[in-house]
Amino acid sequence: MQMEKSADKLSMIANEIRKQSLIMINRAGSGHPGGSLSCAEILSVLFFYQMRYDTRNLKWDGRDRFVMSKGHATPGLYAAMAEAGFFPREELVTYRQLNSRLQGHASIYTPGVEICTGSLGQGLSVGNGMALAGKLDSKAYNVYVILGDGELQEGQVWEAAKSASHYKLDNVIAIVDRNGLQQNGPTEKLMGIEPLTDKFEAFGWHAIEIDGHNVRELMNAFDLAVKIRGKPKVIIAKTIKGKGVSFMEGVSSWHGKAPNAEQLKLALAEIEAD
Ligand SMILES: Cc1ncc(C[n+]2csc(CCOP(=O)(O)OP(=O)(O)O)c2C)c(N)n1
Ligand SMILES: [Mg+2]
Repeated sequence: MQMEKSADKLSMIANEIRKQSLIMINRAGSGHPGGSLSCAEILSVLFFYQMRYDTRNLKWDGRDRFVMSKGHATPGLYAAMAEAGFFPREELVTYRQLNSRLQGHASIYTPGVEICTGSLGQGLSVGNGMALAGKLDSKAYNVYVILGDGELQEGQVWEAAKSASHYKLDNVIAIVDRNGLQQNGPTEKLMGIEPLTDKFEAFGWHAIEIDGHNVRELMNAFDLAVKIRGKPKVIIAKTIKGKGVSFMEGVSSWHGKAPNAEQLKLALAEIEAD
């Protein structure tokens, strides 16, 4: 829909996503702060600069498709979608409650969410299917898939990477939230995934490496990615897990943990001061 284009505005929205994510997780008493904060700029640029959609017509067949393959980072996703008008902001308070449309992992109960995710490793395969369908139906939409770097440990991701290039799915744009951490520590310590750019290139992809907190770099990367034809594209966005909150940044234990009232207050003050 490309509602917001200024880089400053996109950065402000990213911080709003951070604040709302932490408020949601604190209220629910559980959730995933680290991986929501690391992808705040990615979500902001996708929902407010890059993707085409119509919140009054969610099933518009020309809409870009979005898959949150790292399906645990829903606080960030819901904050972005509420800001974009997919559902009322007031609904964010229901996060992780029984019968809420905003479950802990992304699900199709949420207006605008295309596919249930949470079991890591599956989103790119689904995105490939959407992209193939788009080709068969001669539709011009793109498919955007956010992957976690720990998620890349799943072999299925690499099967999907292989098939995306085999079928020349140049309407697939994957974004790796390369925050360096998976559930229990650094990716490179637990099971190294580098050299990541070389790996994607060897699988037939065009890879673009950027600073995932720099909205201008993200905007340029998406502008470039949509122009490259004939192969799938991946943006490897280098990020910091827990970005924006000093005591969460790069700290593995903030993967799945709720801030208490005092921690929330400190965190919100830091984000506001940014
Ligand atoms: C198939 C599967 N195995 C294990 C999990 C449990 N799990 C949830 S998040 C996570 C770590 C994911 O790390 P990463 O993809 O790097 O996410 P981020 O750092 O962005 O939070 C794991 C292992 C899962 N959701 N799915
Ligand atoms: Mg990670």
